[in-house]
Amino acid sequence: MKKFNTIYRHIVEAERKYPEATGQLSDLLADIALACKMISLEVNRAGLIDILGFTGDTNVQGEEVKKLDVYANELLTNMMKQGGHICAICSEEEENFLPLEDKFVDNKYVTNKYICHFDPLDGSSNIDANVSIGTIFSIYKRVSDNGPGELRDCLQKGVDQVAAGYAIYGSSTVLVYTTGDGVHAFTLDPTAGEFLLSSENIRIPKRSKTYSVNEGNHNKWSKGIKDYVSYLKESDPGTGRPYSSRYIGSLVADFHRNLLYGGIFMYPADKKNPDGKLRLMYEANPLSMIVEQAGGRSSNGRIRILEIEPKALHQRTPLFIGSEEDVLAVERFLATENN
Ligand code: P6P
Repeated sequence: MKKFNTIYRHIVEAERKYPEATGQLSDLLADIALACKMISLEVNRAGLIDILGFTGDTNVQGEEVKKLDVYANELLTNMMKQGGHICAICSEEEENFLPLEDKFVDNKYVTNKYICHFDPLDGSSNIDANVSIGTIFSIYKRVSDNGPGELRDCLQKGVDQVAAGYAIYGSSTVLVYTTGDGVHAFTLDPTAGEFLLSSENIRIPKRSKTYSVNEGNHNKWSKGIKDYVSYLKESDPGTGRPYSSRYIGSLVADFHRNLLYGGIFMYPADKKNPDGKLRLMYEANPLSMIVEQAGGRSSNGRIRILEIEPKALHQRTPLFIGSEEDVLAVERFLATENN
């Protein structure tokens, strides 16, 4: 029988290991978990919009029906604003970051200690096909002293994250997070309305037999990527080749499967996307913290994702993430591609 635990209790138990903790991070993670629970409810109802007589912009009660990614963005933003602890919010849906004022609590000036990046609903174009989608979040401590957050608070290297996680809205809703002390997964029990611990200290297999990439981009890839993918398709039982190809086209779904079973996910740079397609701050960095905490590896093909010095909130990066030995292998192909 698994240890029965809720995400809230797990977060507090983790906080108790750090006597100096103020509880702000625990509150923040609990707020994010609540937001993901609410987003899950809406995602699961989305298919009923037409059936329940929603007109597409207002429902039978005349309430405005929002596109799910707009709903998720507004919910997470309001949750951060009201929950406190955040001095700047950075969303995939917003061009600029939203600075938040510090506050007075019981006449005491309280500095909001953290900043948060999030992709409120990644893969939302897949909703109508009932494909799993997700929310991704990344949390840092502010570097400025106090007052509204500044750009320098938002542009920190991934290695400085204090927490990262994602929720995947699929056959069930699962929330996966790390605060640097292992990777833990919680499955939403819709009847209890609680995220219950389902996997603790997840470890990704060192080598896999699965690769995830959009092969439709083949002709735009560099020689190294073409050679690596061809290598994976060769028959060599000693190295588990040929690998199986698994590509959902929803980052959180592809990542989550690879985290549990092993695998390498690749979104390389190509002629159309010279910096790759995926975003550093709210896709690559949080998933890279998680995969490294689970014993995996993540790079842009040359350097560790978590070491990339950010220059802009929405900057893109090539991404190779998953089982350590598989990511090392593609790095070797890229290192020799110009030889
Ligand atoms: P492509 C979804 O639109 C997304 O941002 C990620 O979730 C996914 O991994 C990627 O794009 C898929 O991109 O070009 O293969 O359709």
